[in-house]
Amino acid sequence: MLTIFPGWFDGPLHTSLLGKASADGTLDIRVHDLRDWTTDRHRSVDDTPYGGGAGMVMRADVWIAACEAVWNDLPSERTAGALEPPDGARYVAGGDRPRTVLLTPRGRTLTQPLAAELAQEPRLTLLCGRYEGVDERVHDLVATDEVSIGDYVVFGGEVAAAAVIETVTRLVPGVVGNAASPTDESFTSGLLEYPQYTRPPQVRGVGVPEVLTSGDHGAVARWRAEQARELTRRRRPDLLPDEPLDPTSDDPPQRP
Ligand code: 6GU
Repeated sequence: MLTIFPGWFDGPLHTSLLGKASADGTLDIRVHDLRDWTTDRHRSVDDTPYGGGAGMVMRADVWIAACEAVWNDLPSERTAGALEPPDGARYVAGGDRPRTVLLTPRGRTLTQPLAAELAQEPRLTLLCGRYEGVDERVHDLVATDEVSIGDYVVFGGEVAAAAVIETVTRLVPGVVGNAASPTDESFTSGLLEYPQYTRPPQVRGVGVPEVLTSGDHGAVARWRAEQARELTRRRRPDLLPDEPLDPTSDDPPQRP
């Protein structure tokens, strides 16, 4: 991963299941500071846009030098400011390179199927964009994929990279303790999760559906399936591709 805010990831990568996966070697995440590949006194990663206009644009030369070093496991001391690929580089910008995801609002929206596809890769390089944009040559020569986390804008790619890391990591075998739990959940089954309850039996006067304490496992399974279906139908009908649209309804079709 490459970012201008490496400290941003200190907490998330060392917490909970991500922290455990890193500690036991299931996961090997390396956070690199993009500024390590700058050469000027101010360690600039951005400049004013050609053609004018507001805001700054992240420089392609810095991104390229950084990515070639990271792809080839070379240190920044040897590669900072290099205008040509490092000697003997196996991976080069514009040529053969490992799967490299640029986080950008204009990317393909992160979904469970995309995460499953990325989880098949032996290695991913995540690039956190910032400011108003990134020089188009980074899109062309460096990124193999562009990913967004939804139709809204956050300051930078860091929060999006964290979302990609969590979504992909929990699909890596051995990361989620209970092997049954990920398949059970929302978006893998294609439905939203059914309601869950635990002790105590009464909370501020609100009890627990009787079926869950009945001991009838078949009835519990049927209730959960029905709840998941109903919740999905009401809140996310777009997730039910096979259900015919209601021809008697005056409402506009819900499917996007
Ligand atoms: Cl990847 N970056 C930014 N800045 N905003 C976003 C995003 C990415 N995905 C959704 N919104």
